[in-house]
Amino acid sequence: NGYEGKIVWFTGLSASGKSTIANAFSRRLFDLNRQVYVLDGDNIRQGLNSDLGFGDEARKENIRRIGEVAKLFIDSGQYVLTAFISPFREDRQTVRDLVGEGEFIEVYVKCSIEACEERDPKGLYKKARKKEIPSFTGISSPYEEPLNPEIVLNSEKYSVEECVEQLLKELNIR
Ligand code: GGZ
Repeated sequence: NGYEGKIVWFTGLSASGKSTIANAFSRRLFDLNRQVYVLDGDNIRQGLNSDLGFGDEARKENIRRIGEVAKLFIDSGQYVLTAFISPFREDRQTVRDLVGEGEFIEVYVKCSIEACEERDPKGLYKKARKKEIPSFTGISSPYEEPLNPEIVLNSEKYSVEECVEQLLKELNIR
């Protein structure tokens, strides 16, 4: 089905599970014969956005460019899954306005800062606490929780597979 282009926009703290869930979800969509692509730090921050850091303005520009790229995928009839912290409400709203209300599905990957810090898979929270990383989201830079996300995934309570099942169900994908 080439007419199902939608953006599934994952937002949440570092180590909340955004990329892991997005990648597992993309495998399921692929198996269901959907065209799907995942945008995350690995393919965007290392390439197109390698000139951007983590100050407020850089994050804003990061999200703006990702929104524009995502829109191209939607135009081509694909699902595009994006996994970025995207800490500012205003910037997420800008992407929603850009791609259109019906095509933008905001998914809040909800996980407490305590649990994220406990996981700390890359040791970044530890470094942020020691002030070796400045303006780290949740520690020394804000995260604005979505007020009206289409979907909330509680990644502290549910497994990756359970979160994927919830997405398929809530998005009516079969
Ligand atoms: C937050 C940072 C920072 C700072 C490096 N603050 O858990 P990760 O490592 O793999 O994912 C985080 C990623 C965040 O990039 P995003 O493009 O998603 O951020 S934003 O939407 O706010 O632009 C983290 C790593 O980069 N990282 N420094 N200071 N995360």
